[in-house]
Amino acid sequence: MNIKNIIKIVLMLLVFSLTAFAQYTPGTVSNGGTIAGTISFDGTAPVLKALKIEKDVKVCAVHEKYKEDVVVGESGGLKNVVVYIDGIKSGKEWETKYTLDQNGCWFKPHVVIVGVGQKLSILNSDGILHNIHTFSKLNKPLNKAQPKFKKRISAKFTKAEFIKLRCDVHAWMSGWIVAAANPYYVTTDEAGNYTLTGVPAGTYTLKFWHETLGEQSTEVTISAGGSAKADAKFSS
Ligand SMILES: [Cu+2]
Repeated sequence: MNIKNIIKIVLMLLVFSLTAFAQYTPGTVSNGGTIAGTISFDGTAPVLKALKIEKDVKVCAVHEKYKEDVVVGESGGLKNVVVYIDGIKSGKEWETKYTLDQNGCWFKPHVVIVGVGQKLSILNSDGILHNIHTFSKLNKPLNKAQPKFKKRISAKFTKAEFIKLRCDVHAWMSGWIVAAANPYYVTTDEAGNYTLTGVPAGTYTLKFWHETLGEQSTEVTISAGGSAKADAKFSS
């Protein structure tokens, strides 16, 4: 065997082991812990910008719509922050269902999480034409019309990525699909609160991602059956 072939085999083995290493293995977690916290907005909450609805008004203009890029609750909590454990290799099972709805010409939720390799159900509850247009770089981009008679389509993502989402029919429709590397991804609610459950004991890198305010990270240690708290603050 010449040196070239040896290098080739070594490289192949390296690529194979890296791929295997990158994948998440779901299973049963006994005595899992809980990580919870509050993400807040530091400073004066920005005024929500009202959106102009000039198309399909009978369906789309039923409720007032405001831009969702920075949503701050009454107590200063920041909504739609994705909190996730980075790099965890094994733990609990994936969720059984991931759903994105187009409802009132709005993506619900604004930030939807779906596990890598899992099925995202995309609903059209409106009875009018929508279109799913993703601006992904790592995954294959989607640009799919969803006519009124197509109540449900589905999509899968092969790589972990934060993906911008739009509807070309309704310019104000904007959201995010988060293809999650593992099941430990959640979004914060109106009060900025989140809870991650079923976490195996260990020390992890916890990340906080917001669509316009950036990303932060912290280290968190969790004991078997224990609970840990991790808060963060974002400012513009
Ligand atoms: Cu639409």
